[in-house]
This record gives sequence, C-alpha cells and structure tokens, in this order.
Amino acid sequence: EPILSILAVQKNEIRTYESLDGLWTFVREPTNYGDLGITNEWYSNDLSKFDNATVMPVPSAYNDLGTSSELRDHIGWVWYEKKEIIPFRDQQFRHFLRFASVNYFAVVYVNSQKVTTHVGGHLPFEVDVSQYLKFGIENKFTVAVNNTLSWATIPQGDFNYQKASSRNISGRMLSRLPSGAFKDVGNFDFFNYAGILRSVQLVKLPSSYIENIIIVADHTGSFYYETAISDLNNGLVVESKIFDDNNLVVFKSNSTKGEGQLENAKLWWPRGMGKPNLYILEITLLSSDGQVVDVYRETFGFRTVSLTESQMLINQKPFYCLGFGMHEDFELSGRGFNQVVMTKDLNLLEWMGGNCYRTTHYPYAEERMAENDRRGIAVIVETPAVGLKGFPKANNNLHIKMLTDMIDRDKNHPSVIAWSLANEPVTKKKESRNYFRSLVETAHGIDRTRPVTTVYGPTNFDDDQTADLMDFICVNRYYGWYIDMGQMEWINQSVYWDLSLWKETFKKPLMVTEYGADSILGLNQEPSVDFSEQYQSELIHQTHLAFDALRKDHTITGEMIWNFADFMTGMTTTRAVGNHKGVFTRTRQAKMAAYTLRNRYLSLFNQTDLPLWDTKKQLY
Ligand code: GCB
Repeated sequence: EPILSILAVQKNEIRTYESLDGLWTFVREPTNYGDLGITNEWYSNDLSKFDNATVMPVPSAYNDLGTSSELRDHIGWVWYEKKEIIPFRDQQFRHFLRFASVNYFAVVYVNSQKVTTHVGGHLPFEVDVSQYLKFGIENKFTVAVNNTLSWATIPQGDFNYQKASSRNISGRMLSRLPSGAFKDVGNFDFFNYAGILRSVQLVKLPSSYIENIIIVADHTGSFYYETAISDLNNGLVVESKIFDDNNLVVFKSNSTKGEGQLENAKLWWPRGMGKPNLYILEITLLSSDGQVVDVYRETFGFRTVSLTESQMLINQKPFYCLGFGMHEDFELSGRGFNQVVMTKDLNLLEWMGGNCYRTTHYPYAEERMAENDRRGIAVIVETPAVGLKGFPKANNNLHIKMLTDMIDRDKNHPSVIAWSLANEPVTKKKESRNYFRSLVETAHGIDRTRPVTTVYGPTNFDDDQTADLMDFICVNRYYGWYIDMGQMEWINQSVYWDLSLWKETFKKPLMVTEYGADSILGLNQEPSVDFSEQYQSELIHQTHLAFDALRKDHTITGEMIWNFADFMTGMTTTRAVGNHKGVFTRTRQAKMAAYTLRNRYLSLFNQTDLPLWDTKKQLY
C-alpha cells in the first residue's frame, strides 16, 4: 500500500532529496491492451537493451512526443526505467520514492522487485524503498503505467472492443471493422494525457521524521496545529515555532499539538482585498540530548472562509470571484508539469484582473498551490471526478480516497477556499444522493474550515438530486453556444432566469463556474458567427449583462470564464484540434475576448469594498 506523501518535498539542514527527473528509458507495449510486459516480467530486464527502447522526459506526458498516432493514442501499458547510483554516504537515511503524479495506474519496481501500485493521476504517492536499495552501485527504478479508463475508474471512460456486424457475402465473412477494433473514449472533454506527469524524487529522511502537519488559522488570529511523528519514542521531543514575515518568533511550544491566539495577526487576503500575508510553522524534532533530528517548515496563513445565504465571505468580508476554469495543458508536454507555462499562466491571470480559479478537472501541481498562496489567488480545488455517471455503480470508494488524499495534500494552503467534489455529474436519479452525501461527509469530517461544492451542468434546479447537500452551488451554463446558438440577444434573459431559479430553490450562494464560446484566433466575422473572435467576445459580454443583474439581486457570488486557454481534447466533430473556448490561445496569445473580460475584471477588481448583502444566518 502506498502512503500519501502528505508533506511537499523540502530541502533544509536535515532533509534532502535526489531528483529522478530527466530522461528515462521508455518502451511502449507494442499493442493496445497488450500484456507482454507484465507476462514476460520486463521489470527484471534492462529495458534500455530492447530494440524499441527510446527515451522519455520526466515530467511530461508521452503522447505528443513521438511521431506516430500509435504512441499518441496508445491504450494500455508503457514502461519507464531509470538507473541511478545512490551514494554510500546516504546509507544513514530512510529513502522514500515519491511520485507527484502518474496518470493513470502505476506499478513501481525497484531493482526488479515490486514495491507499490497506485491508482489515479494528479495526486502524490510515495513508498519506503530503503530495504530495496543498494548503496554505492547502480539501482534500477521501473514504472509500468497504464492509461486504460473504464466505468470503475475516476474519471470514467468507456472502452470496448467494437462489435461490428459481419455478413456472409458470396461465401466470405465480411465485417465493417477489422478484428480487434476498439475504442476508448474518456467521458470528459480533454485529452487523456498519460505517463509520469510530475516530478519524481528519492526523498532522504532520518529514521524518525515528521510525517504530517496540520495548521488551521483564522481571521481572529486563533490557530490550532498538530504534528504526526513517525515514531515518537527514544525520548524525542518536538519544538514548534511560528515565524512572521520578518522572521520573528511569534509563538513557541514544546508540544506536538496545541492552540494559540496571535495578537494583530496579519491576515491572508485574496488579491484585490489586501495582502496575502503568510507565516511559517516550524516543527523541529529533537533527540533527548538536544540534537536536531528533523525539521520541516510549513507555510500557512490566517484567514476564514464563511458563507451567508448569498455570499462567500473571506475574513468576514464579501468575496466576489473573478475567475477562470483552466487546464494544465500545453503543446508537447501535454499535462506534464511545466514551470514555464505555470508562471506565464499565473502572470496572465493577474494581468486579467482575476482573483480566483477552479482546478478544473483535477488537483493541480503542488508548485502551483504554493504560488496561489504567495500571489493571493483564491482556488476551488476539484477532485478528478469529471462527468461521472451511473450512480450508484460509480466507484464511490475510489472517489472518497481521492477526495481524502486531495484534502490531505492541500489542507494547509490559505489560498484553497473550497473543495469541489465533482464536475458535471449526472445526478438526476435518487441513487446519486447517498453517493454524494458520503463525499460531503468525508470532506466535512476532515476539514470543517472550508465549504464543499459540486459543479452542476447536466442537471437543473428542478431535477438535481444532490445540490441541497452542498454548502454552496456551482453551475455551468452555455447559453448562446450549446443552447440557442446564434441567439445573442436571448443570453442575458436566459442566464438571469436560470440562475434565479437555482437561487430561489436552494437559497445558497451560487457561482457560475463555466460559460463561453469557441473562437479561432484571427477568424473575424462582422456581424459575428460562431467560432469567430467577435462571437466569443459578444457572447461573454451578453452573459456579463446577466451577471450584473444577478449581482444586484444578490444571486451570485462569483463568475468564471470557460476557459483560460485553448486546450487539447480527443477527436470529435465538435472539436478542431482541441477545445477553443480559451480567451488565450494554447500558446497563450490574447484573443479579442481576453480584452473584453479583462476590462470587466479590472473594473470589478478595483471595487475593493463590496457591500455585505445579508448578514443574516451564516451558513457555514
Ligand atoms: C463543460 C465541461 C468542460 C468542457 C466544456 C465545453 O461543461 O465542464 O470540461 O470543456 O463544457 O467546452 O464543452
């Protein structure tokens, strides 16, 4: 069983790690759904000696780096291998092999021995490999990765061998499709990029070490913290300190957990409302004679998220989200972590006057979560459950595990303002209710400080069976695109009508988390037609008229465009080399719509003190 590596990797006076990023040997199983590698125990071989061996960079998706559709569209196993000499001097450490994201299913071997498996991309896992390593000589790390999706995976995919009708024609059996023809269609609108998508490290820790830290701090300056130590025997003691941004100690204790109250705590604010002030909780593990055994420094912030019937409040002040749906997506590297793209995206988000985004449709890289804290960008973090259907058969246990791991990874980030359980589940049937109740209870059970939401698309105010379980409700609506294409002048009224009904029904805060239209950069038509830059820009302008009216009526507490940038999808008749609903292109050049949106966001961004609509009952 892999354990979630809850704490992000850190280098300091005690802790260190070896990066295993770089070029790995890569072998693709020759056929889709093939099983040669597992059957023939490729993990005990030297993959670099294989005729079809090549290299693959880590981190990156492998799909777009070859020259064949076989690699791009491969379904099934691929194999990665890396050899490393581990220095003698490191024998004193406990070694953990840590993967920040492998999509979708991973089997990990060290020196030909299976050490762990992991299901699901986008979340880290690690395994103690100390007993498998050899020091001073070469070690072999092998990872078999499988991207096959099914009804039991999250997200779901529909894969099947196609049954094409065969007919006997003049004594010959002819069939429409070649034998063994298959399809694997992810039940979502983005390319199912696969491989080792984020960094891999060999983490070196002392034999007693700090396993987990939780720190909860609110706008009154009160805080609570707790530390888990791997084995707190041998008279080890813990020292906890909080440092402010001038590096002054503002709290000190000798306990693994405790609470306190900070006078004049400088609060973490989303951009536009104040500074995103951060503090550091330093946990030191000391031996009985005062030697430092381990140390970890966790960044956190003082802030409170709460809800009234209509609004989201941060530190008791109204917060209006000016945001984006996004993707971790770029040319060539696909969903692979790319610090260049991350930096450009967050800089552009700030340039747009944004203060918020949703990690559509899976948890984003850890590096990015730290950046959100530092920049004051509020985020709704979403599980990988996009487009789920078939309740109660969908994989509830896996969903609960992913939600738990996600909260565990991101719980100390002040920028995380809410947890999204799923995007556009098909929740029209009563059976979905218990499924979603179990998720809400899981999230609330772990974290009482953040509200829980689900993003609704296929269901409506009058047929959804789960929305009332949520603390606040997110809705995706495509008036003027999927509904009433070309009817620009209907959009305002339709959006107003739709959201007003949700509000009237549930009496909870609402956010519109998706709206928009595709456009191709440079495709200009006046008067506008679909896919032109004018059409996208006008559609979002018309939607904004409705948003203004809804804001006046105290109906919505935020809006997010779909999408920040164009992104790759699978092939379908409604996509032309991917989804073009970005206000930026895939290479991050601004379309006409970007300026329309920027004007709006900047004008609202500068309205710092939003009125408090209702001080009535605090819902959360
Ligand atoms: C949606 C989905 C998103 C799609 C988008 C679209 O409702 O949540 O994943 O990409 O619509 O463009 O169709």
